[in-house]
Amino acid sequence: MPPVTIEAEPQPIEVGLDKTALIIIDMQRDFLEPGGFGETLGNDVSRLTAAIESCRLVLDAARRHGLLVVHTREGHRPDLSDAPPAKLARGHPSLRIGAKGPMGRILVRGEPGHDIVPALYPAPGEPVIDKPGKGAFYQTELELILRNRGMDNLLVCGVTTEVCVSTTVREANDRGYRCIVLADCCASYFPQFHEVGLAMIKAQGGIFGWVSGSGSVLAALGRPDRGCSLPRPTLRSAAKKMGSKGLHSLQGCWGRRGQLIDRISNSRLLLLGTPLAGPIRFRLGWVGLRWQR
Ligand code: TIU
Repeated sequence: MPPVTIEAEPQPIEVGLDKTALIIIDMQRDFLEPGGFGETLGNDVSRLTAAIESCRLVLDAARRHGLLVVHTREGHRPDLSDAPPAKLARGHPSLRIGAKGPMGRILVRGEPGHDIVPALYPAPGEPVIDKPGKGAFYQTELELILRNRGMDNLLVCGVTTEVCVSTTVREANDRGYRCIVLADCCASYFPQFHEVGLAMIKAQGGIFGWVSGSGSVLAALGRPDRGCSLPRPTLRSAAKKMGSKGLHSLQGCWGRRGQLIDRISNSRLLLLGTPLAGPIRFRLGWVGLRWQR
């Protein structure tokens, strides 16, 4: 598989896709939904939801291209024996790790709030790393899994930018991995920390790694049926088989000019990575559709 070049700062980076994993950090209900750990710390959790959609696009593309996808979850054993007392003591006493909240016990493994948000739910076979700390390498099997699969590069998404994402990137960088942090796939409760967290990563010639975005990764990946093990149906073949899912079955297909169909909305096909300026009308057999950038 030929390497691809991803637009990034401080400079573009060339990666082999067979040596590149997508790692999605802690996109858990406890951080993203009301009533979880993030909110108990006094944060506005709605600031994190914008990252879900960008993560979903990159996750879909990574799956289509056969990349290793790793998910992480921060949380503790039900008896809290793996949680340092200093960590347990943070926050209001009724709202601390292990306390009962609307999504179950806060940041405890197996509880509803500890699980990953439905839009990014791990597929069968995708490793899920349960981590007791902020960094995904600390006291986990992550390094073993990445080494066994021959990974050199990590596309990093998740929350929060300056806490678990940054800690993991620093751990990975010291272990020799090249980290490409996708800015719009990460988020913080504090927008200024998000910006500064990313600035720290790419400063000094990329002291901890590279900063890029979902659009650059999707553009670099291109059509998964070119030199990739997982061919996707073309729009024409999918339209012929369009069943009860209707237009939505066209999601993720490719048009003849290399347009990736991202979403369907009001009979409009929303495209990614297209060279076309939209909207233009397009006729596909008996289905009259409108392309839109
Ligand atoms: N509080 C905060 O910003 N983050 C965390 O506690 N964990 C993660 O970042 N996952």
